[in-house]
Amino acid sequence: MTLSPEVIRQQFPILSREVNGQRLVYLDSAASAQRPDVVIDAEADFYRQGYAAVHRGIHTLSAEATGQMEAVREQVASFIHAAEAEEVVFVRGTTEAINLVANSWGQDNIGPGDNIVISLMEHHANIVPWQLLCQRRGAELRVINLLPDGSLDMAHFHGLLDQRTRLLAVAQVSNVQGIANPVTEMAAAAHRVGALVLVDGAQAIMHTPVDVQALGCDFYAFSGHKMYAPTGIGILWASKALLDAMPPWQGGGSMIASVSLTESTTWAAAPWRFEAGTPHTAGIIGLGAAIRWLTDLGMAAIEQREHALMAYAVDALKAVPDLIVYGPPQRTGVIAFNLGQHHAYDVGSFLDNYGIAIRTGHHCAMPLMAFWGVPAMCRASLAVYNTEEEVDKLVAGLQRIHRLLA
Ligand code: 7TS
Repeated sequence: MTLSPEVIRQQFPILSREVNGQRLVYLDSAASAQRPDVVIDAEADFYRQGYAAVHRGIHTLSAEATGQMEAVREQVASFIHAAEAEEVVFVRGTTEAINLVANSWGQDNIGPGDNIVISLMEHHANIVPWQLLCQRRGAELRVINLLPDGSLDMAHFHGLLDQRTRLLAVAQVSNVQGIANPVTEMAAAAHRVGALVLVDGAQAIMHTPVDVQALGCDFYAFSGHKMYAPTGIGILWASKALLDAMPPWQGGGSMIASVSLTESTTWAAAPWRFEAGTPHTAGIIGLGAAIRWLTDLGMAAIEQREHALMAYAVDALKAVPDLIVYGPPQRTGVIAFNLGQHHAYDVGSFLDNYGIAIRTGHHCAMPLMAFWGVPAMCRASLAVYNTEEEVDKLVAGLQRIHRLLA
């Protein structure tokens, strides 16, 4: 099926608003995507008609809300091809998912002399939790270098793995370069030395069909707000056996089997053991609506449409003089660039005057900025609601800025 961005756009009320007197051109979905009516309505309807605390109380509303929340767990499992719903942990987002693994699994499994392997292109969310863990446990953080084009140096990666490697943590798609890393091949290599594998799927989940079993990873993390779902909700996936073996990381209500002040407190089964406190139920319901919406469009169709739009953008941007584009040519979702020597903030604020929203700054990837020798970059991201006409506006905007700043 060929998707029509015009039809899709009508489902996103925010896309018809104006910014600085111009029709909004929203090219910042990699930071956070906009939401279709069905997601906004699902969340609002839940508050209007279905809201109650979950997992406690036997009254009808509480039981219904609990049922709806657990149904979304099933939906998430089938969306990412998990073996069962109990492998799906509700968290706040990718950041929390990774911190959960670092603080729960990491606390039990990382010791002095062990090492964790990450890459130089990771988002800070997939760097800092491992730095903290390694400092705490006397372990070593090893970083995969990049080749001059920005792709992973696979020879270096293979050389970093040894018998003391306990974990490989790597992005499926880079949030700056848009490069899709060979995670399946990397997972197989990490498993051969007995390490586990965490895949940061934050920039992949909205662009491509995901099958966690085919990827061959042990943990998979992503955020709802980048896949047209509400903020404040995300997922950690891990196999049931792995989750069952992991200790709790946050204590509180809903994560215990029994609490005693005189004997030991005992834990609920996974995944509930990792969901202390009142969850973001409305966000979970909204996530369910977003998954339904994505599934109706078809992830393969989305991938195909976005691939065509990205090819168009890469080509169209060649018409901008002095544009420096970072990373290898095959891109998923994002394209990072600078306009000559002009600071990304200047370029971003000029574009904002034209109603064009892009991301500027270090993109929470300071080591990658250092690799490219720049303090900041501009980044345009493309989602399923973006059009060739919007890309043309970006190109025209950049050409105008180039003339103005010359
Ligand atoms: N990992 C990657 C690859 C990301 O792109 C992001 C967010 C995160 C982790 C953290 O996700 P969160 O939902 O927990 O915040 N990336 C971006 C970005 O590229 N611009 O703004 C946020």
